[in-house]
Amino acid sequence: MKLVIGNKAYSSWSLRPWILMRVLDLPFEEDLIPLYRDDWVERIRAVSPGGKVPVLIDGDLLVWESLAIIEYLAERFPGRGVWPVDLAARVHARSLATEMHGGFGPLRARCPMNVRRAPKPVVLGAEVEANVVRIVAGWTEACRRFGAEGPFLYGAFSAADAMFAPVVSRFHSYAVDVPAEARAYMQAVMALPAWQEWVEAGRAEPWYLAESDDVV
Ligand SMILES: N[C@@H](CCC(=O)N[C@@H](CS)C(=O)NCC(=O)O)C(=O)O
Repeated sequence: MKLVIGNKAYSSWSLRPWILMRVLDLPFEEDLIPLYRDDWVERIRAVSPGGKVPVLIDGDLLVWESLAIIEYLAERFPGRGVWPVDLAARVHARSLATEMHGGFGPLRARCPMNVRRAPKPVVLGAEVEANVVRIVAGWTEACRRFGAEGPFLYGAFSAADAMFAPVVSRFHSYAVDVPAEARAYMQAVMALPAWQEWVEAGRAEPWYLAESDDVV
């Protein structure tokens, strides 16, 4: 399988399937196309019908959209824990992951993912603060109801954690104040070797995007 991704410094949607595949040890090679460079449109259009990353190529199958990639992985690798095994936990995880995929626009706009940013707060505003409250409530409910057997939302790392990995990055980089339970969850995600691999690679990238690097 080949996963086509954008810059590790900024591409939050790319991080989702990438970290899931790394943590679950699903074999893949990556093809990184730097966002918005001169050859971006040409390179991305050659592999992605929607003109966005991530895209997964598996033989003659092409899968685009992060959540569709995750669902494909769940089908392709049954028993590897992409989603929780327990039905109630799985329904909850899919709902939370889909809420993430389709929502939290104010947070995404105000706090673009930037793994190079040293933690520094910004004024969030009411809409972003409402996003933070809702995300923390979702995490807390998942951990309390389904997460007894591990440090992640449903115990073991799953697709739901992958979908929220960029949120963990944003909360960290923008020094968002969250309760201790949510902070402990963030620490568990940030302690993953896969997380560190992604962040170190992102930090070493030579490309800069003003809209992500100059947020004040
Ligand atoms: N809904 C898509 C979002 C993908 C997306 O917006 N990716 C960004 C990079 S993080 C992108 O390719 N942007 C390029 C563009 O919009 O031209 C998904 O879940 O995969």
